[in-house]
Amino acid sequence: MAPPRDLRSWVALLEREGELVRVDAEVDPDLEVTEIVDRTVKSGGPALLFTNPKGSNHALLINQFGTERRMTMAFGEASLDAVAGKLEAVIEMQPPQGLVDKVRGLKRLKSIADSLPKEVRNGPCQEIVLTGDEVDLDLLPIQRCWPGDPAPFITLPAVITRDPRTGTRNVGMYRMQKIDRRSTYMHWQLHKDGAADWRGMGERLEVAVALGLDPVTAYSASAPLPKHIDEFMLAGFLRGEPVELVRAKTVDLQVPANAEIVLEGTIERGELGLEGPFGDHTGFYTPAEPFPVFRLTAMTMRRGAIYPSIVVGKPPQEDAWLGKATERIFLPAIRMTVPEIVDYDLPVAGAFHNCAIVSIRKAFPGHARKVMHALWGLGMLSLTKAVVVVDEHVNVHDYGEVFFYVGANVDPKRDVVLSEGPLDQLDHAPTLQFFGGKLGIDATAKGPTEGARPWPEEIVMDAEIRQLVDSRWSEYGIDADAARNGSARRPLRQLLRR
Ligand SMILES: Cc1cc2nc3c(=O)[nH]c(=O)nc-3n(C[C@H](O)[C@H](O)[C@H](O)COP(=O)(O)O)c2cc1C
Ligand SMILES: [Mn+2]
Repeated sequence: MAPPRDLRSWVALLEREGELVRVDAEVDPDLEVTEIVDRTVKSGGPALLFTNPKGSNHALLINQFGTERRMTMAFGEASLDAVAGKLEAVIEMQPPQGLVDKVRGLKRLKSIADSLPKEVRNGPCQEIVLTGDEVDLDLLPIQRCWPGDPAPFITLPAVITRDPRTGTRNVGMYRMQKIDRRSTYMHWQLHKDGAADWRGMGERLEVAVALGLDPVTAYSASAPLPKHIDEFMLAGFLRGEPVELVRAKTVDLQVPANAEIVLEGTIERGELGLEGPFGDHTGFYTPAEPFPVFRLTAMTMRRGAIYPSIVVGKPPQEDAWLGKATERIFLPAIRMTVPEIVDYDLPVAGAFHNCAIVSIRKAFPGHARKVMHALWGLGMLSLTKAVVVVDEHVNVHDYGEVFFYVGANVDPKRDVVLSEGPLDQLDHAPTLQFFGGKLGIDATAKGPTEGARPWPEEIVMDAEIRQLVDSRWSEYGIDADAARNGSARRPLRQLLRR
């Protein structure tokens, strides 16, 4: 199935699949929505369309990404690994051999050519155009998410800028605290591409913000692509169809034609204000810090525009599956530079930057350390605080199994690496903001070349005996659940484990 073309066909799909509930009761975007969504997300519940948010004529969509099923539906694939497979096929392309290979190669090349965004003359996102004094953020059901938040925050935007030096586009998801009817802060964290465009600006930086996109394009705004790669291109590739763009009304930028709502405006050099505090995805309030002020020059909409939102907070929250999508989709790209990596897992409870578990095909002494340092030098993974390395046969998604090897295979004196480097802006633990300690744990099997005694053999039952017991299981008269190997451990697994 092809991914949905816009937010409305996505909502219709979710509804057909029993994945969306309309809430017609009047509900307050001030805190009440959060409490409802928090409970719904944590119980694996449906997407919610609040049709009657207090104080607004626009419906509010939330929890569209809150389960693995919806996340895969968004991509029109059976699994997130299948989405990654599409990218891997392109990344790993070899010179074609025979004719069949050549045809397949051409198809892949075409999928790249078709990814480029395409300008169209007009789009539904400009059915209604408000400029100057008509611009009014009060029209939207913007949520105040947590009791300590000083104001409502736009939480699911695709923020579009152009690098003032190179002209390349960047699209990113950065929360926007409402200041008044016509201005917000822009939460561009230090390490992000959006912040780099801002640092490179002249007197004025033009910005456009798209709200209410098809789910793949919305996801792409959160994807950690290298600076010079346009997130709309990734979206086009994953959709199998280019993102259609129209010219914005008051700034020299292009915006997705299918957006429900577009905010246009500018940032003046040096104009900063205290943004936050904000109940963040770390599970804590991040304190107020200076961020640039975004002044709106226009607000354009589809008729009956739906406003999209998301709540972050103590994990797991809806953003867990946006993160898992990135974890899966970026594995082929990571393997391009570090091919010995078999798999990795960023535990949801680790808020993504706190911990990475990685399995490797170990080939030489110190190999685990090589991989730790590679991750600490790789894109946004460089902010990872702790890296755990295991051997290739270990299932990195089974935290019980990982813990077993961390316990069994590690001599803390020999196998723990303490290093330092850049850390996430939101991490409150390090003494200094942005910079601090890194922990590496080498839980692979060691050999004498790494200073270990001869390594003992792991216990495994003979295959013949396992087969014998499989075939005779019914004779024993024991609970059927124990028959399926390993699944007896299932109940211990947490909601978000795979
Ligand atoms: C729901 C959600 C909210 C986010 N909020 C912010 C934010 O406020 N500031 C920020 O710098 N990154 C935020 N991020 C992470 C960025 O979207 C992500 O790092 C993305 O890769 C940034 O794009 P860029 O690399 O082009 O700058 C958020 C991600 C999600 C999923
Ligand atoms: Mn980017």
